[in-house]
Amino acid sequence: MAEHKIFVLDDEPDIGNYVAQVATLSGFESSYFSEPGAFLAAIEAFPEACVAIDLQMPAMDGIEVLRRLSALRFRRPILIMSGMDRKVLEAARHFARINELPVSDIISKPARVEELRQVFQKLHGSSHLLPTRAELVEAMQRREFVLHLQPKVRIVGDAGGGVSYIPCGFEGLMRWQSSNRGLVSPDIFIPLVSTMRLNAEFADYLFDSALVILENWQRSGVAASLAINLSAPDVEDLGLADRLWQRCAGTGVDPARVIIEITETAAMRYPEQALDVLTRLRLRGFQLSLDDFGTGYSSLVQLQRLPFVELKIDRSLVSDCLGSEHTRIIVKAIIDLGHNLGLTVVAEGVEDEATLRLLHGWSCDLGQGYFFARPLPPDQAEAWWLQHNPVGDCSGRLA
Ligand code: G
Ligand code: G
Ligand code: MN
Repeated sequence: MAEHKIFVLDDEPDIGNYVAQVATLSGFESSYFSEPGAFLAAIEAFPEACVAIDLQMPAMDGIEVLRRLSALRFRRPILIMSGMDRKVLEAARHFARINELPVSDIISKPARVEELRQVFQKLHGSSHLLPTRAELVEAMQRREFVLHLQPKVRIVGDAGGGVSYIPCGFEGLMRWQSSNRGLVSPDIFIPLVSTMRLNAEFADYLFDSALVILENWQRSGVAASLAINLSAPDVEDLGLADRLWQRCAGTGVDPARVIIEITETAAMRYPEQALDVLTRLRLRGFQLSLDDFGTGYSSLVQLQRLPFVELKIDRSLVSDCLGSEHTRIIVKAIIDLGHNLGLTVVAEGVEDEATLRLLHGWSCDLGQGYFFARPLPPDQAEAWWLQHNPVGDCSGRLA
C-alpha cells in the first residue's frame, strides 16, 4: 500500500541497506538512498512516504535535509538516526519540531535489529491508519467534512456585581464524518491536507461550508459572526483573498461576518507572504483573528505589523489560570497588551465560572470554552443561540 513506503537516507551503503532491510521485514516497501539529492527528488515525487535519515553525511548534513523537507512542507513521520551522542539527536529532534516536521523516533547507531524492528513496527502501525490523498478528495466530493460550531460570548458584568455573558458568534471546527472510519479529528486530517497539497481545495470547501451556514442564519435572523481556521499554506496562497471574496460576493453574505483565524506560527512562517495575504483579506472586508496566542515563539510586538483585529489566548494558558500565579500574570499582561494594541481579546478554553470571573476582572472581552458550550452540530448551535436570546449584534464591535 502506498502509505507504507519508507525512504532511507544514509551515506554508508552497508548501514543504509541494513536499515532498509529491517524496514522491509517490518512491512514497509523501502528504498535506500546514499545521496541527499536523489532522496529529496524521490520525496517530491512521492510525499506520502515515511523517511529515516542519517545526520552525519559529507555532501549535505541531516539538518540541511530537514530544512529542505520543511520547505517542501513534508508532513509524514521522520526517523532521525545518528552515531553521535544522544544530545545531538535530541537537538535535531527539537530543530525538526520548530520547523513543523513530525519526528516519530530518534535512533542511536549502531542499532540492533530488534531495536530497529520495534521502531519500524510502531511506525507501520500508526502510518497505515492514515488516509490517502484520493480518500480525502473523495471525502470532499461526498461532503463528509462538516463544521461543528462552538459559541463565542461577550463577558459582561451583571446587575448584582457578578459576571454574565452574551453570545456573539461561533467558531467553526471541522469534523470528518467518514463512511469508513467514523468521526475523524482535525488533528489527524488537517496536517494531511497540507502533506497532500490539498490546501486550496480544502480552504474553498471550508469557506463554502461557512457561507451556507451564514446564509441560513441570515434567513433565520441569527446575527452571529462565524470564525474559520486557516492553515499556514493558506496564508502563503497569494490568490486566497480574491478567491474567498468572489465566493462571498456570489451569496450576499457580508464579509465582515466572517472571521479568519490564523495561528501565530502560521502567520510568522513566511511573514512577507502573510502580510500580503492578510492585508488583502482585510481590504476585502474579512476580520482576522490571531489564534492560539502564547504557544509560539513570536511576540505581540512582532505580530502587531499584521492587520489582526482579535487575539485569542491559547487554552493552555487560560486553563492554568486558577492554579498558577505565574500564569495569571502572563494572561493579564496579554489582555492589557492586546487592548493597548487595539485588539479584541478572547480567552479560549474557559471551563468554569471561577476562570470566567478572573477574566472579567481583567476586562477580557470575549470567552469561548466548555463552560459555555462544546462544539455543536449546526442545528444545535442555532437552537443554542436562540435559547440564549442575544440582545443586539456584538459581532459589529470587531470592525
Ligand atoms: O475540536 P478541535 O479538536 O476541534 O480542533 C483541533 C484543532 O484543529 C484546533 O487547533 C483547530 O484550530 C483545528 N481545526 C479545526 N477545524 C479546522 C479547519 O477547518 N481548518 C484548520 N486549518 N484547522 C482546523
Ligand atoms: O486551536 P483552536 O483554538 O482553533 O482549537 C480549538 C480547540 O479547543 C478545539 O479542539 C476545541 O474542541 C477545543 N476546546 C474548545 N473549548 C475547550 C475547553 O473549554 N476545554 C478544552 N480542553 N478544549 C476546548
Ligand atoms: Mn481556532
